[in-house]
Amino acid sequence: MEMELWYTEKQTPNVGITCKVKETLWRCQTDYQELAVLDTFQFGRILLLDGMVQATAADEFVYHEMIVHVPMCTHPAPKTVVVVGGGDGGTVREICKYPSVEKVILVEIDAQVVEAARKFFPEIACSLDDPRVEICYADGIEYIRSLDSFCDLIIVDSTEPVGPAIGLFDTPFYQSVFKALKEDGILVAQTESPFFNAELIRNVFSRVKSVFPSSYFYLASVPTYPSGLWSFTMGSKKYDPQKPEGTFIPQNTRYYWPGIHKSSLILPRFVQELLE
Ligand code: AG3
Repeated sequence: MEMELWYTEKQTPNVGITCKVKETLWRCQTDYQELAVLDTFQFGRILLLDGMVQATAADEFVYHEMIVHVPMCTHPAPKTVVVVGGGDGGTVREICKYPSVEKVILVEIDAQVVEAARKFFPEIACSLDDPRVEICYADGIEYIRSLDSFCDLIIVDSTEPVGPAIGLFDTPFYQSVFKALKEDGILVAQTESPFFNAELIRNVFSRVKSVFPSSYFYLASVPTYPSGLWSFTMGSKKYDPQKPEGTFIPQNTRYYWPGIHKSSLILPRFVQELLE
């Protein structure tokens, strides 16, 4: 009998997601985290950081389209965008679909994530060489602190709030994001699962709310992330995602479209209660 290899991410101390593995393609310890790339039967290639699924070939489009197009289409014509984290390039790929975009700065702390993405996920990393994109290997917290009225949109495409990412979920960071944004700028951050990370969501939402004049929250279904229901928190100085002002609507998407934009902001009761 052929030996079977299975990988489990323990999403909580009591729940895991388990995938049957074809092959381990890459595994190394970087300066910041353990990085692995597995080829799985169900989801194709998956990128793991410290054992946590960051992206899979099968469902990365949901997360990357939703973290990008909801804020991008809210703004009338975003020109300058900063991505914190996001070394796989999926977020950058979606941003590059907009003709209004002149400059994208990817601030990734770990160069080896970008290297692994280029090598094993060319379909995710494909826009990292777009002439508008600049990759900056730096700590996102320090980088954002150095900016003043600089950009239209800041997207926090981070890992879980562990290690160097902890500060990305805290008030001082949101204050420097506010300062780094233009007077009509928008912040979007990935904020985990309302089923498994209620406390974190409550905290982050109230922190963003305390810094920005308006805050919003939306959801998308990502099967390989904990609980399958993922959330995004938006802080906005001027524009309201419920009345998107974007003139360009990307057509080559698989999850996002204007109907999903609207519906993603309509929340189940238990999530509404979480944010109150
Ligand atoms: N960033 C969010 C991944 C969090 C997943 N958590 C987990 N598997 N426990 C993804 C980065 C993709 N660009």
